[in-house]
Amino acid sequence: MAKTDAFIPLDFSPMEEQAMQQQAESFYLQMSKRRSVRDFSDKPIPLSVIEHAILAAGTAPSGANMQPWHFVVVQNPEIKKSIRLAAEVEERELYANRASDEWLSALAPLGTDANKPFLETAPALIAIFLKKVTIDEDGTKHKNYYTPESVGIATGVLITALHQAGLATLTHTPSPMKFLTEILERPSHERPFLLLVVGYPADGVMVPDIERLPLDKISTFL
Ligand code: IYR
Repeated sequence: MAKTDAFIPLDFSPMEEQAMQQQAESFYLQMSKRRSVRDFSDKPIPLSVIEHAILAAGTAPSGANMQPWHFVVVQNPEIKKSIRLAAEVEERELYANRASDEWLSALAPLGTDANKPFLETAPALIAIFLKKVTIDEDGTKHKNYYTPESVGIATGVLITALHQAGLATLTHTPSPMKFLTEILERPSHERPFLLLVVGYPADGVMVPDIERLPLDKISTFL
């Protein structure tokens, strides 16, 4: 972890107000087209897009700049298959026993069930891990701070970067996700945070007809 007492000038260019407004509006319009997709094409995706999206995610703010995240990109079909099988075990249990009736009826409009073929069809899965501690190369252990906030923000940046680069994603959280630690051979101080499915949407894919809340429902200006 780079530790420095030095300060450098901020690389910041002020924008004209009109340009700011245009940027804000066009970014919103672009983001409003982001939808969670559950039916993916198997068309390969350029690895450099994923690499740059992860670099963008790595710019997220984090507690004490500890950057408490690790991203595992899975393209190998056998590993994807193992993840699918393990995830479906948990999902079958969720849909049959763990989820309350209230939860199941909240999920009904999404049309989901325990089958997760997209975990094999999509060209890439990005497993995101949260590090409560960081262990340096020499074995020194550092505590990390605000880890769920930090990794959540980084995940948001990752989803945004992939979306603006023309890829579809699905935030998938089979629970529990311990199987990811085992299949991906991650150290025990890393906790699986989220599984992001990445690829092109399948041709003609349909998504649930749901809406976003308007500004006055999600914000208060004082
Ligand atoms: N993990 C399950 C269930 C599920 C839960 C929520 I909350 C969602 O927004 C969507 C699905 C599944 O993936 O089917």
